[in-house]
Amino acid sequence: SACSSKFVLSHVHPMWQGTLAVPGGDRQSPIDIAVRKSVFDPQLKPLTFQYDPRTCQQIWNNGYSFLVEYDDTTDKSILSGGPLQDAYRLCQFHFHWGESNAWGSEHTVDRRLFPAELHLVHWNAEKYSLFEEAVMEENGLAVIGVFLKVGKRHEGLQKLVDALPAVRHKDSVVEFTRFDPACLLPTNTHDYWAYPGSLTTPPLSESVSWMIMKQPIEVSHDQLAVFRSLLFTSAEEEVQKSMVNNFRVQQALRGRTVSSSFS
Ligand code: SG4
Ligand code: ZN
Repeated sequence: SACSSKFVLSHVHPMWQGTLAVPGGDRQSPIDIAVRKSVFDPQLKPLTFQYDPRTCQQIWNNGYSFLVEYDDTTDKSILSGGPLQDAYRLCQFHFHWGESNAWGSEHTVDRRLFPAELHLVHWNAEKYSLFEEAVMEENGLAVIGVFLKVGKRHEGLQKLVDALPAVRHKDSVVEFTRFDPACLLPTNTHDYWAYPGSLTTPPLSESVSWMIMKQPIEVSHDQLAVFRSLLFTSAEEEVQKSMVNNFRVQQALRGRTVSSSFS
């Protein structure tokens, strides 16, 4: 009944309420990447990132993460190469993080957790005409995952961190322009893992080509602390909730192979 499901899910973020059980798909995300079980694929060519910082538009707190959104009405910021047959347009990037530095990433490497994970979300604009259409289709989306580890302050990220207090509450949006997403990539983008998966939030569509960078980027503890100062809740709500632990639990591999671009 609605009553018992509300009881069971009351500790879960509201976005997940109504998502009854796991959809039972065969290619859900995120997963653990078992390094020695991944298979080197010499066909996996380097990825090509052609990003135009002028397509950057705004930051939005959507009540689950914050999104840096890009104009995807033309082919100006494009990802291609690697396992991809087509060119995919960047529409947004966002992060997942924990309440402490001990966890927060969605993917793991040999069960190692990272404090945060960046997702650059792209859709196939050669096969589909809108993001909303691509989301439901095979080969519709391509997401680049980058692990964040704690170390020295990340200069590129700091411009974004400085803007976050303006989107502290759910549903707040601020203009944010000329941000080059390439500054958040690790120096080595040749080494990555690739596997077929899904979105990690509802609708959990199995339309994502995942590419997870092997090399993490370094950010400072203070920069992550600003992520944790954001709120899941809107300004009107009485009880404010910190935006932390906004990751999905890991999903079964179910016979999939994780490919690696490196041996
Ligand atoms: C985050 O919740 C984003 O805020 C969502 O963006 C995103 O959904 C969702 O994560 C799932 O993306 O790369 N983690 S993920 O699989 O990109 C979509 C929005 O809701 C559809 C716009
Ligand atoms: Zn994500």
